[in-house]
Amino acid sequence: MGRQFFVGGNFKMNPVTREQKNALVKVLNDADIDTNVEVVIAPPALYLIPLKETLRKEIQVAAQNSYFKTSGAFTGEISPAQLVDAGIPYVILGHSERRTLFHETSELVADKTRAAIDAGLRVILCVGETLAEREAERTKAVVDAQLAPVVAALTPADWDKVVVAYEPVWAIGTGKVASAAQAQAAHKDIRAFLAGAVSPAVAESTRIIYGGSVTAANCKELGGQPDVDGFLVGGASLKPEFVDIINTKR
Ligand code: G2H
Repeated sequence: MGRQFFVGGNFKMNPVTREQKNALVKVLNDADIDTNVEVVIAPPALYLIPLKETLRKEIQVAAQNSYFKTSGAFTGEISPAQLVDAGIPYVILGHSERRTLFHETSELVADKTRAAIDAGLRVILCVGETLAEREAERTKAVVDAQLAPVVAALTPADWDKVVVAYEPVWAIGTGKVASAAQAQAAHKDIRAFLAGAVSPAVAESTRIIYGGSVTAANCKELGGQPDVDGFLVGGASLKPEFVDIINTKR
């Protein structure tokens, strides 16, 4: 079976008011969207349950982070079990903002991925290189090294719970989108890594989505690449053009 196109909206720490949040929900609920696409919205944690309760059923909800423990004295954290209990199906892990601003290592991301899957969540696993790493031609080495601890933590069967998001750090929120050729090359390399490190079947079936300044203007060319299975959208997911990105394949 082919890989279902996947479009995620990563709201990050937006919007600031419930009124703005309600307006975003209304845009999505009123929109004519391609029902062949899996659509997942990741709002700030306090909006998870309100979004789940007010968004149309075809659109799922994701947390932006979760911890690797089930409960306990971990101030500020949310556990995968709590998300599952609240009916939240997905979590984003390893986003570059968490790796950079909150010092998350690839080993911690792997522990969180293991715990999320054990609890019953699906994971949008983010990887990507910095500009300096790309200029030093280390993109593949960096991304492989980010994936390796996750490969070690998961069984091959776990990978049907994972969507890999390739997000070059230099393209995130900068307006500097990777070219379609750059995205395709990186996605092909990730698929080759998974083929060798996990299995050719897992490589073939795992969705690899692109994130980094995706807009309505560039989504068709990026989404037309054979190894680009969708997007993780930040800034543009807060605008009406997000509907056009969901409908990339129309
Ligand atoms: C990359 C992306 C969403 P943006 O972080 O995860 O954000 O589309 O704003 O670059």
